[in-house]
Amino acid sequence: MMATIIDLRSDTVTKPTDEMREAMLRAEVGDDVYGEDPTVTQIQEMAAEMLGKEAALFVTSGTQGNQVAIAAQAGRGEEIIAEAESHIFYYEAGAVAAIAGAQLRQLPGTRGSLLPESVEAAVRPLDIHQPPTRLICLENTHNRAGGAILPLAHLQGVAKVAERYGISVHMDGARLFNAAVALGIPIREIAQYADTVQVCLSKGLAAPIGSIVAGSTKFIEEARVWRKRLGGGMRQAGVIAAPGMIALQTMVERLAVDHENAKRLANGLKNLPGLRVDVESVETNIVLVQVEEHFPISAEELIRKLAALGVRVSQFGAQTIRMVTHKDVLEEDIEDVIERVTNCLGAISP
Ligand code: TLP
Repeated sequence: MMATIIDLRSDTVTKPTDEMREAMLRAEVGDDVYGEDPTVTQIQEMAAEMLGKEAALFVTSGTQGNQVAIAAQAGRGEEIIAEAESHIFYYEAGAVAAIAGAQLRQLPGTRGSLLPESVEAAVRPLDIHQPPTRLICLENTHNRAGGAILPLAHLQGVAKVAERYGISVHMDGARLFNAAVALGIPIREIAQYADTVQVCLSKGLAAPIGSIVAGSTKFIEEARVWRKRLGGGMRQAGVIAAPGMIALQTMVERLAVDHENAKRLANGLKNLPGLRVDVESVETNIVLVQVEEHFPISAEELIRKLAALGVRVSQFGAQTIRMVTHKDVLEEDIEDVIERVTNCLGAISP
């Protein structure tokens, strides 16, 4: 019998709950380009309140959310400071160059976090030769740093630097709810350190689609124009905002289960021959697994072998595998994954 497939490639693979599907069916709708969709209006108000911002905008994806926020705050020939491994730099298909036309200045972080002093050192002086620094982008939790939570002290320090130089801070909070749940604090306590924030509804929160961008009323007006330019002005969008609302109301606290499962997974893999896992660094729902240099097969081949055993994971570098826990992976699935990986390695190791 074919083993069940356990999909750890990303938390984006989560399926909507029955309650979400029901909400889609019943959603009250209107034309949101006219600002007349009551469900969209409701999710925007709810999200703004949760994030402690004046206003919010419902957008199609995390990428669209980041890009409208960036384009609303930085333009052609201007500079944006971003962590070197950030999603905005790595995985958004060059959108900052293509859309805003700004240039990205990459700063190496510590577990994805930028130190206030390195941000300050990168702010450009007033000089005709240099691009003006307009925006600082932070990513929380940090994807390529393995779901690392940015320390609040760093966020506070960067916010102070930004204020001193009159620069905005944008937070790519695709997984900001994971950070809030792991820290045990309301999300607004983290979001307070950014002028603008993007949170995804379709990752661990399991909505089928959508992100929220939040900030000042003035910023949201500008972001709405950019969303329209990018083809994101949606009509009866209440049908997709409704499951997003269920996500915000019912799916946040359960992220703690994903975090426990990630720890369980890391602990189960850490002593296997050929793999290295730093259990301490697993703070949320992402586990990075290093395949040792001397291992007889490459990470890519190992991923293929695991897929044949029904364990789907993603490649995150030449020797790195990423595994992401989420609501559609249960505790017993984690035990199952550990067993399948153990068997797989047993068949390979000399
Ligand atoms: N990340 C995806 C892939 O694009 C890598 C994933 O599987 O993790 N910011 C961060 C930090 C993200 O991790 C992602 C998605 C996004 C933005 C973009 O969100 P979407 O996919 O909704 O455009």
